[in-house]
Amino acid sequence: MNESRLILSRRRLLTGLASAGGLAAAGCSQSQPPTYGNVLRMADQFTYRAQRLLLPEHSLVKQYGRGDITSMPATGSTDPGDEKADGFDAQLGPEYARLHAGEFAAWRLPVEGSVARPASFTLADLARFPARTQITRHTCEEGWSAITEWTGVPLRTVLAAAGIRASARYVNFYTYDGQIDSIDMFDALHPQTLIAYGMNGRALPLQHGAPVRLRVERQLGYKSLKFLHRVVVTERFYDPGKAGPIDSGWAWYVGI
Ligand SMILES: Nc1nc2c(c(=O)[nH]1)N[C@H]1C(S)=C(S)[C@@H](COP(=O)(O)O)O[C@H]1N2
Ligand SMILES: [Mo]
Repeated sequence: MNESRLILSRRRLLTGLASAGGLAAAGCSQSQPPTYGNVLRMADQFTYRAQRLLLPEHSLVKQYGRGDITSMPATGSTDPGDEKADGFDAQLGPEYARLHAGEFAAWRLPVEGSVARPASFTLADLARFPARTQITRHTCEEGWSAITEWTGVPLRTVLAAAGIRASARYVNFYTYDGQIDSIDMFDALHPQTLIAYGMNGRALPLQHGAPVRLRVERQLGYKSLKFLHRVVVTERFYDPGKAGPIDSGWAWYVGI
């Protein structure tokens, strides 16, 4: 890369990050989760408030050493392309099976919605961004935890490349097993929130979400969606009904 292109792309990145900084600041003053008003979701309100007010900076979760890595069971969906499996999606399932058979060479991750430059990333595109590796504890709502090394690109780097608009508030994730969930901009811009393509030094295994999954280290395990299919930035909170956590009785916000 020659020097002028480097300066140009750095400047573009800085512009992106400056507006991201503004969004993070807006996130700090926000003390109600979008599920506010639902009596059954009063606990979300408490943890969300506490975390947004008491942890106004992006405080990092603990990172461990290589010697702390444990085994990690694969839970929930372990192959969206398996028509006999729970959560098989009639449209996305066969598409996933085809992409898997082709070793994900034809897989693309669209990043669209409230962004200046909608984009669609190949695995190689994602790998070209500066990578981050972190060893963290995954805590499942079912009561187990595991310590694992994750490698990927920080979500905020991808969002900066797509140029999130100043009015953007949520990032929604769609998966190949038909799940849809969202996080707010505060968690989306957290430095440990990753689009992960590596696990314990290898490509992300099928059952753990190949080719890429989300890591939302500041929330419980079910927010770390596997098998990512699409990322949509929105200005308003979107409740996907049956495809999302709220409809099944799970909290939208599960900060840890
Ligand atoms: N697409 C998708 N993502 C998912 C799930 C799932 O079933 N489908 N399960 C969630 C739950 S409850 C947990 S605890 C973690 C488990 O990740 P693992 O299978 O890699 O251990 O993934 C989360 N992400
Ligand atoms: Mo979980």
